[in-house]
Amino acid sequence: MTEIRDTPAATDRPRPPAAARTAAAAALAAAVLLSTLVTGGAPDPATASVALLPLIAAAGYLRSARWAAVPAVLGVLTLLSLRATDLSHDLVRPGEPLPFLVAAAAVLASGVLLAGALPGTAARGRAALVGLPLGAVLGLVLVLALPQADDTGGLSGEQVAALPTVSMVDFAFEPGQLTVAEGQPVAFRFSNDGEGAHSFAVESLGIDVTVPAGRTRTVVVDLEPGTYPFVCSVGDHEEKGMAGRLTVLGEGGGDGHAAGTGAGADAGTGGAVHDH
Ligand SMILES: [Cu+2]
Repeated sequence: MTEIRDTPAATDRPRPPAAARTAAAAALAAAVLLSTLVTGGAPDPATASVALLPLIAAAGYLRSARWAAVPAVLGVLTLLSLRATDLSHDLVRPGEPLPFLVAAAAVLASGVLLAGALPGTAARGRAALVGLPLGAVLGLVLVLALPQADDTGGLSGEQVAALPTVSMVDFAFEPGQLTVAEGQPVAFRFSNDGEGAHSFAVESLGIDVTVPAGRTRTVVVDLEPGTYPFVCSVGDHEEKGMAGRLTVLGEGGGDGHAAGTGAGADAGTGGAVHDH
């Protein structure tokens, strides 16, 4: 802990040490840079620029500069606006230790930086004391506001591990034609191998599962036999061709209509589109 004091001429009262805020700003910059290496395999310029603000804040706090709170808060806001879903995804998966720890460090550091920007908290040197619980609350809010946990629909861990994987790339599903045999769970693992977030959306059924870049999510749905078009609902990805078709085979191997079950083969919510 280094205490840096101003010369008496610069200010009337001694400023508290900014060690906690310096450490938090440095930790946030490191977490942002590390998170791309963990999930994307390589740093990209967009993420590097997000790390720039907390880096500037760390340098400022190290020198006890008053302006350091500005890049610190901007850094937190930028992180939250760009990577909130990623953080939520990683926070609900403690079983993947490295992404989890990076996300936990990012939210805790964000809490310390936000608390440290409050004049009263900073003046009493309470940035860490107030900031760490604030960061924990921030993480909880992210997890509740942007649910990213997998609903495995009662499948066992073994079954989930054996699910077919669909790769999401910029801008396609690979494969785009999915077929589920009779008696099998309608379940897939979506692996986002693209640069940005993608989603698996069946609009007629209200299904829309976002998968952040570099992450994997399991989707288990209860569907009647039929054919269901699906798209990526992110931005203009659908127009760019990010769409596919899911076929759930019914008795006799048909898709419902082919099996001659008529209206009974429609999806529960009546939104399925059938091929003829
Ligand atoms: Cu997409």
